[in-house]
Amino acid sequence: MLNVQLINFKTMGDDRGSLIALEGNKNIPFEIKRVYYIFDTINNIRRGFHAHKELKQLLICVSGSCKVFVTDGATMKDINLNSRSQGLLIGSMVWREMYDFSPDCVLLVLASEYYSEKDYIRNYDEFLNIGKKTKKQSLDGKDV
Ligand code: T46
Repeated sequence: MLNVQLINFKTMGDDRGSLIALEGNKNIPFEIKRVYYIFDTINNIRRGFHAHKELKQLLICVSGSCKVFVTDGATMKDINLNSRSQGLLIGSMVWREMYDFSPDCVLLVLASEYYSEKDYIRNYDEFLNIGKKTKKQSLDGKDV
């Protein structure tokens, strides 16, 4: 089963506007150790091209839109991120590529770990080989 999930957030709105609150281990299913955002992306550029051995992340387009291609080597999905009230949870061992960024896109990412280049798998064949040997875990940490 592909280790990704779309999560809908509750929007608190009144006559002044809207607000969404994100809380680690509450509506975000991990402790948030790092936050970064991607913006000013060049037209037609594709980013990502990697998987993570352990890291869980949640991607939210807080402005504009983009698409995310995800695969575990068997199942493939293209997901449209175009809502500020929706986040894409990506678990470990999922290859991802982000593309079709709108000019105003700001992609906010919440991460379960501090930055570590050692956690990246940047070669697709290596990703497939490691995937074959790794016991798969679902997003809540259970073996599947
Ligand atoms: C992911 C997708 C959604 C840091 O120094 N600290 C950081 O926390 C991050 C995320 C990156 N960097 C450095 C590493 C590179 O020199 O920033 C540069 C760009 O990173 P990268 O080429 O990995 O960016 P993307 O857009 O391909 O991927 C990023 C995340 O790295 C990745 O974990 O899942 O966004």
